[in-house]
This record gives sequence, C-alpha cells and structure tokens, in this order.
Amino acid sequence: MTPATSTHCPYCALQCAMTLTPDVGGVTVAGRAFPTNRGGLCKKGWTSAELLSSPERILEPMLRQPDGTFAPASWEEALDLVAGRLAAGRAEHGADSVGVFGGGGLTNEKAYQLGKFARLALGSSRIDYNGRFCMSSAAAAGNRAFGLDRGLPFRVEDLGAARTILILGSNVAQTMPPFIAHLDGARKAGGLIVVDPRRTATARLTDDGAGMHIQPTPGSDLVLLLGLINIVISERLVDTDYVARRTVGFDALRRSVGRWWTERVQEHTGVPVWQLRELARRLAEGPGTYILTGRGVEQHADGTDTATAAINLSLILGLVGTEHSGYGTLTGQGNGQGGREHGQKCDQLPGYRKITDPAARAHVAGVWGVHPDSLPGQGLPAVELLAAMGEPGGIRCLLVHGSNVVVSAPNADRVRAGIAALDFLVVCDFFFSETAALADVVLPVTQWAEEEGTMTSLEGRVIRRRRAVDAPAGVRSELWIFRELARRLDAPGVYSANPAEVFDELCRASAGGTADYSGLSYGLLDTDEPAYWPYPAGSTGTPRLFLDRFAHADGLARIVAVQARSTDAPAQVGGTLTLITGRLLEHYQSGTQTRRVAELLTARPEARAQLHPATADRLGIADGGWLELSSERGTVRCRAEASADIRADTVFLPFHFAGDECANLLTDDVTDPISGMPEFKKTTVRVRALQEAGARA
Ligand SMILES: Nc1nc2c(c(=O)[nH]1)N[C@H]1C(S)=C(S)[C@@H](COP(=O)(O)OP(=O)(O)OC[C@H]3O[C@@H](n4cnc5c(=O)[nH]c(N)nc54)[C@H](O)[C@@H]3O)O[C@H]1N2
Ligand SMILES: Nc1nc2c(c(=O)[nH]1)N[C@H]1C(S)=C(S)[C@@H](COP(=O)(O)OP(=O)(O)OC[C@H]3O[C@@H](n4cnc5c(=O)[nH]c(N)nc54)[C@H](O)[C@@H]3O)O[C@H]1N2
Ligand code: SF4
Ligand SMILES: [Mo]
Repeated sequence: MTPATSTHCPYCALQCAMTLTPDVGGVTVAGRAFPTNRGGLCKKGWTSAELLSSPERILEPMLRQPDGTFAPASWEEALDLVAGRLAAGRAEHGADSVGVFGGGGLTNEKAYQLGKFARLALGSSRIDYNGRFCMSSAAAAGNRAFGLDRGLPFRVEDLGAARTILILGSNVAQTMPPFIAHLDGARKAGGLIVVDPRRTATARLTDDGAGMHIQPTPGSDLVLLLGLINIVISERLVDTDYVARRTVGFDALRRSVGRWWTERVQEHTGVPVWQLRELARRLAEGPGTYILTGRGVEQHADGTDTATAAINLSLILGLVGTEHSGYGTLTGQGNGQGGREHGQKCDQLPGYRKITDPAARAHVAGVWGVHPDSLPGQGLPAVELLAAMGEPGGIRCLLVHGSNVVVSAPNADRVRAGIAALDFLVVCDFFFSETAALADVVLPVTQWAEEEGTMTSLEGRVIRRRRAVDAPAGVRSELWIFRELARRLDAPGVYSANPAEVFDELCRASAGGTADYSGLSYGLLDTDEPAYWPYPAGSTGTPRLFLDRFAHADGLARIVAVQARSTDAPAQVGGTLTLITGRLLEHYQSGTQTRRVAELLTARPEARAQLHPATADRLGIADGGWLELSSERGTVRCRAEASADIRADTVFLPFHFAGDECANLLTDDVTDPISGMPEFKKTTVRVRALQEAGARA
C-alpha cells in the first residue's frame, strides 16, 4: 500500500492539515488533526487533489507561434528562448525593463528565490506580487503601530477562550470555514459581532444569543472606528494604565476623534447610535476581547488608515500583547504571511528587511555572495508595476509566478492592454489561466502535492508541506526553473533546486531581521512541533508576540491618529449603487483552479450579482434575470441574485470569474497611498436590467 503523506491544503492561509493517500483512482484527501482546522476541511480542500490529474493540466512548455496558437517545446528550447529574450531586453532597454510578478501562494522557498532571482539574475528592482492586493494595508498598519507585521500575533486557538470577538469585513464562514469553530466560545457568550454590509454566513453566526450584526455603508468603517474610539474615550472606557505603560500617541488620538460624535457617525455609516454605544461598551467589557480585520475593511483607498483605527481602538482598550485579548488581521492566501517576508515585495529583502536599509543590504548581499552595491533599489508596488507595462521607460518583459492578473488585478481592461503592449510575457502555471493564455511562453510547474516546501500560516506558524506524489514527467519545479535560467543568464550567486537547501539559505538571510527564521530547519519542522516566528537560532519561537514589548526600538506601540479623508457617501440615485466584490465558498481567487473542479463549478457555475429585492424591483431586474453593471472603467453582464441579505444601496459581485463576468472590469486602480492596496471594495456602478437575448449578443 502507498503510504499516506501528512501535508496541508493548497489554498488559503488557514493551511488546514490533510493526509494524501495515492491509490489507483487518484489521490484520497482526508482531514488531519491540527490546531487550526481540528480535522475539518472545506469543499475546496476536499476536492483539491482532483487538479493533480486534471486533463487540462499543461504538461510541456508551450511557445506561442506566429499564428497565435501555442505549440509544445522541449525545456531546453523554452529556457534558451526565455533567457535569450530576457538578456536581449535587458541589454537594449535596461534591467528595469524586466518585471517580475509573484504570488502569496508560493512556498517560502519559491518566494525567496524569486526575489533573489529578480535582483541578482535579472538585476531588476521591478518585482512585486499579488499580496499587494491582499495584505498590504493591514501589513502597513501593523508595521507602523507595532514595528512588526504578523497577521495574528497570537495563536488561532487562543480565540477559543474569548468572550467578545469583533470581526470587521471578513466572511470567515465562507472564506475559512473550519475557522468558525474557534468562534464557539464567543458565540456561546453572545459576544460575536460582525461588521459587514451584507448579512453573510458569518453574520448569521451572531444569531445565537446576543451577538450583533452591524451593516454599515461600504467604505464607512474608518468613520465607524473613529466614532467608537470617541465613545470609548468620552465614556472613560480607556485602559489608561496600559496606554501609559505600552503606547505613545494617545493625546493626539484624543484630539483627533472629537468631531466624530455619535449622531454624525450614524449619518455617515448608517449604524444607529444605540448600536454604536452598545458595541463600544461590549468591547470594553474585557478581558477576552479580540478585534479582527479582513479584506472588507482593508481593500480601500484608506485601508491602511482603517486598519490603523482598528489597532488604535485595540490599543486604547489594552487588548494587544496580552495573554487573553488581541488584535489581528486574517491573512488570506496559503502563504500570504510567508509571501510577505522573504523579498518578493518591491521594497523588501528577506527577513522582512527594508531594501533601502544599508545594514540589511550588506547582510543579504553577504549571504548571496555579492557586493551590496550590486543590489537594485526599491521597485514599484503591484498596481504601478502593471501600469508600467508598455509605458516609456516601463516594463517590456514580464515574468508571472502565481497570479492571474488579468482577472484579479483592478481595472482589468487596462491590465490586458498593458500585456498586449509587452515585448515578452512568460507565465509559470499548471493551467492556461486567462493570463497564461496571453503569454509568449508558458512554463508548466509542479503542484503543491508534488513538491517539498514550507508555508507560513495566518498565525505565523511555519509548516512543512510535503510531497505526496510524483509530478508528471514534463513539468518542473520553479526552483529548478530559476536555477536553469540563472545559469543561462550567467547570474552571480547560487540557485539550488533543492527546497531544503533553499530554506537553509533563507534562514541565514533572515537572521537578525524582523521575520527571523534562523533557528528553523527542515529537520525541526519535520517533527511537526509548532514553530512560530520570530524563531532566532537558539530560541523556541514566539506563539504570542508583544507580551513584554512591541518591536519598535523603545518597545512601545504607536497610536497613530488618522482622519477620514472622504466622508461623503456616494449618492444612491437612479440606478447608481455601490459595488463591493469578494468571495464565494466554492471558488478560490481568480478561479483558475476551482473552476476546473467539476463539483465546485457545478455548485457555482457563474457570477451572480447580489442585490436587494427592493432594489431589483425598482430597477426592473428579476431574480435570476440578466443585468448590466457599468463603471467608469468597464461593463459586466451577468445574472442577478435577489437577496434581502444585502443593503439596498449596495451590490455584491464575486471576482472568481472571467470574460463578461469579470468583476475587475469595473474596479478602479486607485490605491491606498501608503500600502498600494487597490480599492476592490467600493466602486460606484450603474445597474440596469437587460433583456435575456441582449445579454450575450
Ligand atoms: N472560498 C474562498 N476562500 C478564500 C479565498 C477565496 O478566493 N475563496 N481567498 C483567500 C484570500 S487570498 C483572502 S484575502 C481571504 C479573504 O477573506 P475575506 O476577507 O473573508 O473575504 P472577502 O469576501 O473578500 O471580503 C469579506 C467581506 O467583506 C465585506 N465587505 C465588502 N466591503 C466592505 C466594507 O466596506 N466594509 C465592511 N465592513 N465589509 C465589507 C463583504 O461583504 C465580504 O462579506 O479569503 C481566503 N479564503
Ligand atoms: N475585485 C476583486 N479583486 C480581487 C480581490 C477582491 O476581493 N475583489 N481580492 C484580491 C486578493 S485578496 C488576492 S489574494 C488576489 C488573488 O488573485 P490572483 O493573484 O490571481 O491569485 P490566484 O487566482 O490564486 O492565481 C494564482 C495563479 O497561479 C497559479 N498557481 C498556484 N500556485 C502556484 C505556484 O506555486 N506557482 C505558480 N507558478 N503558479 C501557481 C494558479 O493556477 C493561478 O493561475 O486577488 C485580488 N483581486
Ligand atoms: S479553509 Fe482554506 S486551508 Fe482549509 S480546506 Fe478550505 S481552502 Fe483549504
Ligand atoms: Mo487575498
């Protein structure tokens, strides 16, 4: 009998533990006991192994032909072509004409090697990744306040003992289903509070006992939080001892929130005054209070300030860095946490170091065996990187590893136009994603169960993802591809294709940095002992952060007073609504993977725009009927789903679909000035009914 392999799910940051057992019919998936999932998996996890043997899998390098079709090629031929074109592009237009786009699904080893490959082998500063769309606002806020960004600075299990949990803009019941078991304690105590413009599956969990669902206008969370801070201060609910001992900046905060009196907050957010007061009172009841944020409040042009306001509220209540309370953000992608630590961000070197810091450059250059001056400087954040495609002095060649940007980046039409203007696009993927379909070269890579690696979960725990099956003969690991390309490019430095060796190097490169992994090794991780970073050599890791001090030099947290910039809610007149975009249980991200799983596609074959029955009636749109949404950027046509679960001024569209149904045809590429996060969660759209015949004409 083939032995079972203990590993983790390929998808989200909960990194549910699973066992994979190969047999004649394929690979059997079973849930495995682990603190985050307690043996549970969601539908995506259960069906994940089907993709290993998908008939749509790319099994050979594919080269675009003069007639526009793809033809298979040998690895020699494909790699020679890619290296030749990259070298020529660099020689003619400079190293920064080559861009690299990474992903938060890559293992730590791949993310690390991608950053090194971009800086050393290509000599380009222009690398960034899809985590810019995902975690950047919360990460920026965490760095600013605490001096360190680890999504949850405590263990997921700690939530079990909470009496009150405030979830701001996250639908965990659909985005991380096994996570909701950790909310049981708060639910039983009547203390689960969910803030979401939609009555989601997560909001419904507040129905037990005395939980609360608060349904604000989209994008008004910053005002809501400023109002709550004002109540906490004026009703003397502040933990003054904690604020004095552990923070700086309270006075400026107090001065800044005075104008957000409750009636004014009600007017801007639509949240009644009584709910605001009740919410503030409950949060201050402690101990056992946690505040969690998700993409709903972070994916806005003021996302960093909104996350900062949530942190300020947590700090004045004395929640952060204690054994029984906390603040955290729910990281999304499988390696969303590790993916933001090892150097695929444009401003970053491994160990969560700043690329502009001379000491960091010297350390990392030492590990890489090059002179610090040979490392490029800071590059462009993701949205700017994509906008630079085809621009003068911009990107002419692009390598994509682990993202489907023509579906998932904002202002999709502009991204498509940018790609069309490139000289050369290389995509590494397992499938012809909508982005791979536009490439000049597609390099087929190994899937999660076919390679060794490590991932860092939403709680900062480094885990081993183990190989369970052999890869098909024609595909290669990304580490192998980096090595082969680096060799062809005569690159300085060593590029091992062995994940354990790359991990050892990553650990050395991270030593002394914020995200220090230097005490870790495959040997240690193979014991499955919990390993939370920072894990410096000689330590046993850090399950709970900030218990004694924050990561700023003086050990104190920064309360940073922030203001709401635009407080005018868009006018809801005629057919104008506020579009919010997000997720369905069955699909993952741009859908490249889950739209290829029959069970998931059958359950959710298409995008449906969720809108309130009263709004649908007013606009003459039938439940299940066709409608058109249009913004200044583009137009989407899809069917309607009438539901009283959404505010009447709001429409929701999932972003998992392509073609006419691609939500990002509508979104704008305006970004948060601090984090570079696009505004996925607030777009003004006009909505109108379509005759069925006209829909697809
Ligand atoms: N099924 C599934 N699970 C996933 C993923 C997936 O694609 N599919 N992706 C993973 C990844 S990468 C991520 S980042 C996470 C994301 O996980 P979540 O943050 O839970 O996901 P979203 O659906 O993007 O947004 C959450 C909620 O925000 C609400 N929202 C929208 N606008 C606002 C607003 O202005 N204010 C407030 N308060 N709420 C608002 C939406 O109604 C939505 O219910 O999920 C991870 N898990
Ligand atoms: N409108 C709207 N847009 C959004 C969001 C939203 O809420 N609303 N959410 C944003 C968020 S939070 C995120 S995280 C992004 C995600 O969106 P994307 O960045 O597009 O992420 P995926 O769809 O997971 O794309 C991963 C691609 O890489 C492939 N892949 C998976 N693993 C690997 C690997 O190890 N190596 C390589 N080479 N390829 C791999 C998959 O097959 C897939 O084609 O979308 C963002 N876009
Ligand atoms: S919750 Fe996330 S990690 Fe767990 S099975 Fe589902 S997709 Fe996989
Ligand atoms: Mo994400």
